[in-house]
Amino acid sequence: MPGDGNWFSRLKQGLSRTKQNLLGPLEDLLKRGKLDEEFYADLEAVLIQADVGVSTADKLLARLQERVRERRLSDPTQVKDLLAGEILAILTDARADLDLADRDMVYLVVGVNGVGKTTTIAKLAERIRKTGRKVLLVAADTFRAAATEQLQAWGQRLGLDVVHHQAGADPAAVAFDGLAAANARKYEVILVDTAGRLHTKVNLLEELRKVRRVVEANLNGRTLRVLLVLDATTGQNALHQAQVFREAVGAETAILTKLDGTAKGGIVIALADQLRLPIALIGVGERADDLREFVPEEFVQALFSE
Ligand SMILES: Nc1nc2c(ncn2[C@@H]2O[C@H](COP(=O)(O)OP(=O)(O)OP(=O)(O)O)[C@@H](O)[C@H]2O)c(=O)[nH]1
Ligand SMILES: [Mg+2]
Repeated sequence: MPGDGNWFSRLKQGLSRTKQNLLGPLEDLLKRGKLDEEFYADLEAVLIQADVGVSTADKLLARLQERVRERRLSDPTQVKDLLAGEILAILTDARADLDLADRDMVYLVVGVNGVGKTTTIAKLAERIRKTGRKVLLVAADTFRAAATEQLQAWGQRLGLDVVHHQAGADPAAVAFDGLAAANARKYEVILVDTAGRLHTKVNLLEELRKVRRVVEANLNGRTLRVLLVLDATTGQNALHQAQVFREAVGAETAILTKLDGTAKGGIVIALADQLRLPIALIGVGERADDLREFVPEEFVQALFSE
């Protein structure tokens, strides 16, 4: 459950590199003792260094300076809480409502190569099954040679059925069979894996659009949700990916993986602010329970606490 002590310490641990990169330099700045122009310029550099992005960093600074003026603050140590508060305000607006216990759902999982789609599906499937839902996996990544086997192996490990075809088959046909199986056998949640593709390859995006069309045409009353998996270690590039996938296949909910592998976790703030792309889940490690609901309060607390 989000909020439990064990998860909080894993979250903190997962964010440790970002903390070092953001909080370390911030503390040094605060020790200088003066809220002058140089302070704000250096603070901007610290934020950009953590991949908060220039426009979001500027927005944060403007709000911060406004608060400092309003409250007539002169002590830099008070700035830390103000900054945490402003970051929280941005993140709170970007929290996605994803209830894993929802019935009659089809999750189409998309994203570029290697971001963590297939392992995220496995983690999600396990969590969804624990809510009591009957889950079906659909191996619509027919592009990478071992992709189907990878999902089948997960299916076996988790005791879940997997609809699949041969490598090289039409992914839309696999999706069609997946939906048909779900309609015939009363699966409650369907997770569709797709091939990683460069967001710059138009034909691959077109193929993904076709998968979406086929899924949509066979929903049979279910709700489709396109989940975009983004790798936090790709930094600002994640913003571009999000734009492309949103436009191409209507991805409207993000899952951000590998926050444990980056010192640039500020990308969460950039995504939230610049794209208004709701973030449903974050991943801070390879274990199943390292993927959790994104809870802004928790995230900010983990980032700013000692
Ligand atoms: N450290 C860390 N590793 C992760 C996380 N999420 C996924 N991974 C790892 O990322 C690697 C790639 O994961 P996959 O699930 O195969 O990625 P994919 O997007 O399906 O890749 P393609 O199918 O090739 O496009 C695996 O080794 C995962 O264990 C995370 O939150 N933290
Ligand atoms: Mg995969």
